[in-house]
Amino acid sequence: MLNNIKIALFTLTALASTTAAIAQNHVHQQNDDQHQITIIDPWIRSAPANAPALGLFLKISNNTNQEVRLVSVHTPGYKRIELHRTINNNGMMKMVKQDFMPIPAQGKLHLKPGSWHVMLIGPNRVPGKGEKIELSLEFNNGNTQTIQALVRKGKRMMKHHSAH
Ligand SMILES: [Cu+2]
Repeated sequence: MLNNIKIALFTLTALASTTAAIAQNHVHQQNDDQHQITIIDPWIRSAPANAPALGLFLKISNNTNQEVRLVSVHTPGYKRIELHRTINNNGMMKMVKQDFMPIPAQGKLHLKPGSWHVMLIGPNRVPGKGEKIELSLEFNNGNTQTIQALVRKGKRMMKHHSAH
């Protein structure tokens, strides 16, 4: 008798957790597209009105089990937009154009001054501090993310690197 109750309880518990798991899985799948890639704190470094280029920085979090690549960035009002990485070449900091930015599986890529960044080149008009610029980011898995980047002051990494 006691054994029967135990078995019944066990079955009930197992059933309950299975149902919960299915429900969770369902919710997860619904939101999958949004949760695969997350953009955190996008910002554009404020610059003088005659600046030839602006730097866009953000964090990208990849919650999938595969490397995802940022392949392009779009926003109107610029001659062109490039993916850059600043590297130290024998003590000289140098920006190198990249074909894509890799975000490792279950990992993050931090775009920041002196490192990976998006270069907004040839602005029609340099946006002022406090403005929000809408941009879209295109990834190689077909995912596109629209972001609002805040124009704000950024710390200077080095004295002779004022444009970025
Ligand atoms: Cu650059």
